[in-house]
Amino acid sequence: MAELEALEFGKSDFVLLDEVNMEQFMENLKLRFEMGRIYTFIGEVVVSVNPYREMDIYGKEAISAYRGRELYENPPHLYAVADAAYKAMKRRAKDTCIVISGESGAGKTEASKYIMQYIAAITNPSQREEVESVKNVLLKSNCVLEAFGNAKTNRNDNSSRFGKYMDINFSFSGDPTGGHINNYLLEKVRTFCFTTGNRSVKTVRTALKVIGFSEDEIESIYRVLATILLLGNIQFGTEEEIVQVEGDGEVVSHIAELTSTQPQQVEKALLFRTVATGGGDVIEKGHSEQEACFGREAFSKALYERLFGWIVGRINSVIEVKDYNPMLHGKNTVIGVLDIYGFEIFDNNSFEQFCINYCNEKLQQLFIELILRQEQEEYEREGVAWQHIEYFNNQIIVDLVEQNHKGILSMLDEACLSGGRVTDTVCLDSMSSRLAQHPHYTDRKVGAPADKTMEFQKHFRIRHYAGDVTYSVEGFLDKNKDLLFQDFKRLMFNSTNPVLKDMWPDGGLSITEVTKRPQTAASLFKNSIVALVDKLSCKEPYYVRCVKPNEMKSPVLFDAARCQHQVAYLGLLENVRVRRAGFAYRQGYSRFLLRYKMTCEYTWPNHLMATDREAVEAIVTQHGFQDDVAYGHTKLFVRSPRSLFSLEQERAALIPILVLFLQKVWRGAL
Ligand code: AOV
Ligand code: MG
Repeated sequence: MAELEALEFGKSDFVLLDEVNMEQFMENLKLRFEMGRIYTFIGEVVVSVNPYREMDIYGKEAISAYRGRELYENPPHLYAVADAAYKAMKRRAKDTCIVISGESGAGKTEASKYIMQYIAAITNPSQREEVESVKNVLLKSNCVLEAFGNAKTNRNDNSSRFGKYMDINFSFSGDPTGGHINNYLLEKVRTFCFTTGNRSVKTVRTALKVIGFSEDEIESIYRVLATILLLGNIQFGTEEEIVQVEGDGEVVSHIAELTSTQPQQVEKALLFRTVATGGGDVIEKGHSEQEACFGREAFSKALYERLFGWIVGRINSVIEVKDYNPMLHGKNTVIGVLDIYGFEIFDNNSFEQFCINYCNEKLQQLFIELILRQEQEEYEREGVAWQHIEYFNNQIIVDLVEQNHKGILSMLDEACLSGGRVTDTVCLDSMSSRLAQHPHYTDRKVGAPADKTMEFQKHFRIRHYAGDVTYSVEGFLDKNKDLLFQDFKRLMFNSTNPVLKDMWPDGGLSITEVTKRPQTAASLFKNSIVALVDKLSCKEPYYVRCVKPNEMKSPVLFDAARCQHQVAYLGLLENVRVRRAGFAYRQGYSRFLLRYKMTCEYTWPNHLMATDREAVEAIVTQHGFQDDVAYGHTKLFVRSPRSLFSLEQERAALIPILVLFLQKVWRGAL
């Protein structure tokens, strides 16, 4: 039993603290970290502290210890949550999801990989070939996406620059039948870290092959990567007022060769843009040197983004569930795993951090909705005695960012769509005057250094649920517009390489067809996050809350102040309080009876009491855990999982006897 783990390792569930306060919570967290116990429960939630060293707690043996067991039978582990999510999905045909949250470097991506490995290990016991190949692709996709989507930041050497939500589909028998990956906001500014770290090009190549990429496709991927690198070598110069590509045209020819296009067309796309005049004519307009540089940058970022999107799409087409007939195969259920970039505070925070932190606000809101609020509301609805628990509801910050017309995203969009005159600073001015009264928004001038340096004039600050972040507004509008001249799109669309052409379907549009009001990066991101939250909220959630022990990537340092800050903003203390005041298990009276009536002489085979509730009371009393329950209007609430565990054991022991008994009755032997 988890609770019986030796006391010197601390409490394996924060619910067991003598008193729920920050001091005791931190003491326990620190003790466990120092004892190498990196996981601790809060009920079904797993709190994980990044060990920054290899732990001997994963792999085959550990997996078999957790497989099919109840959550509280083993020490806390990611495997326990993965198993709980899997069991709920299989036993109750529920869609479930595992949401992994925490700040950058806290261990989310590693956790998601262990969870995937666990699910892969416990499924398909009969080793059916088609299931094995689905599992293989799901696991290998991680390696590929990391190779293309991760980068070194000052907070994490292997930081995910994109968010990933992966649905794994299961057949009625509980084996993976396929999946789907959604990716969110790939940060395009960094260059990819393709050849760095522990992943060699060879490993990625092998992974691509296993997934099912053809040689031509793999070749095309490398061509795009090489093009991005070469674009960095393109320089512009002006001679007699005409902007030109510098050098002897070798780089341009090389790019044309890599992208299967014509050198003249490449050069033209770099130097000119096609514009529609008011009168409906189409003209070619030469770039200024600055515009040409901007165009080149936007092009290489877009190449990278399209490539990544195309790879994800290609993986999806391989793992997509095909030929699934619910009439034949039963209900198809899903486990979703969300690993998304954590809350970020850098020295210089820009548009990307703003989007990432907004996403984290949304996920915190979902956590509040699902764990804190719903729980409280259910007790109230069921008339079960309940002490209200205060927690910070971050809806106000979510609104500050996303509210239509009044939120920051809307204001950015307004500025982007109002023509070229609005600069970042003008936009900031307008935002600051409109949000002057907002308790979570600080105008850049408040608290400015005495000399009010120009630099400082370009910032605004948001009081996030996780802490204050000062954003530099510079480049916000450009990043939001995400402008790429149509000429580049057309260039790629006209490539004779079908893979490249496939990445640029919108390149076939003529300039007059291109939408007048293109969607901005922020609104696209917002829509995708809203859709993600919708997806998650209809599933039964399981949570992994990751904590980063220090900023030095040290396996021995527990920076108490940093940890406490994370515990506070993750709302872990509130989580413990709700859990302690609450009940681990609940079930409608009739369903409870159906499952356990054979364990009580008054209810088997049928009870004669006035209501199901009374019959349930008889079962509970017979088993002696009447002090561990509360009776709601329609449901029974059980405080500790152990009570239920004893019922489950008895039921399991009785079933074979009942089956034997029924067989005898059937054969007339009794
Ligand atoms: P993140 O996903 O939360 O950050 P990672 O999962 O990439 O963080 O973890 C960062 C590093 O911590 C890894 O590269 C490992 O070196 C180490 N680490 C994390 N978990 C473990 C573990 N269970 N065992 C051993 N080492 C671990 V970001 O992607 O930056 O938000 O955007
Ligand atoms: Mg990550």
